[in-house]
Order: sequence, then C-alpha cells, then structure tokens
Amino acid sequence: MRCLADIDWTTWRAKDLATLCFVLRDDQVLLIRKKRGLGAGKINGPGGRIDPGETALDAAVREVEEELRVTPAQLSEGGTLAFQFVDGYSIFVTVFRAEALSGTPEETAEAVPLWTPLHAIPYAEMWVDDALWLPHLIARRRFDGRFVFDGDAMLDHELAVAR
Ligand code: 6U4
Repeated sequence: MRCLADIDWTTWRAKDLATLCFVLRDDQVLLIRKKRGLGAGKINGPGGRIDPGETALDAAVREVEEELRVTPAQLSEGGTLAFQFVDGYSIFVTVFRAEALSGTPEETAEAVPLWTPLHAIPYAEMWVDDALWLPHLIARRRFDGRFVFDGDAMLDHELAVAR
C-alpha cells in the first residue's frame, strides 16, 4: 500500500483516534516542541490519543492541560485528518482551534510551549502535511484530508477544503 487508491476508504478505520488543538491569540498560535510519542522532536500543536469513553473535544482540552498546564477554551472543530502509514499503523485526528486560554503555558515532560507569530510558522520542523491544512485552520476554512505516510515521508494525499 503506497497511495490513497490502494485503500478502501469506505471501510477504513484508524487504529488510534487522536486530537490536535491550536490556540490562536493576537496573531499568534500556541505550538509545541514535542518531546516524546509519535512525532517526537517535531513542532506541532498539542494533542494526543483519545481515551476510551472520551469525546474528541474532551481529549483535546485534556491533552493541552497535560502537555502545557493550561486550559484552552472556545474550541471549535476545524477539520479532520486520516493518516495511513505503510507499516500498517493508522490514526484519525480531529483538529480543533481554540480562541481562548487560561493560564500561562509551561514546559512539561511531554512538550515545550512555543507562542509563534502566524507569519513565522516553522513548517520545515513540522509534519509535512501541516503546511497543507494549517493555513486553512487559521483562515477558518473547514478541511478534511487523507494521507499515506512512510515514516516521515508523505507518499500521497488529498485534501477537501470547504468555505
Ligand atoms: P501517549 O503515549 O498515547 O500518551 P499521545 O500523546 O496520546 O501519546 P502521540 O503524541 O504519540 O499520542 O501521537 C498522537 C499525536 O500525533 C496526535 O496529536 C496527532 C499527531 N500526529 C500524528 N501524525 C501527524 C501528522 N502527520 N501531522 C500532524 N500531527 C500528527 O500534524
């Protein structure tokens, strides 16, 4: 399996469900340098796997709390991302934006907080797909993407963007 057409998307189910949450404030976005887990070393939004019985929204808030010791508020769903890896792993990510935050982000064992100007998002240090959909999240355009990855390399993708 190397491309989207190799996958039957009508029956595809991800092994893991996860979230990402991008807090936007004053023309800045709250990113993290991830210290462990999938994508360790990369810059991303805070997020992680959804626990059994938890909603995606609850998980998004919890992961920001765990990774940065702050509570995001006024969350809305920005889009979804379906990732199939050639080794068989798969993950479905619900991406949220948050308009507010209480507390001051702190470094934890999981992440280093990085308030980043919207004009200086370090795409070269992020998963390669982020450059495709993060601009839409920031512009409040709904997106739904599918991706095939081999490790860090994106082999194929499609992205539907609504207005
Ligand atoms: P554990 O060990 O389960 O607590 P957890 O933080 O729950 O770890 P993690 O961090 O290992 O999960 O992996 C899930 C995270 O990886 C999610 O926040 C989504 C993110 N992720 C995975 N592939 C991605 C990709 N291609 N682009 C992206 N984020 C990705 O932007």
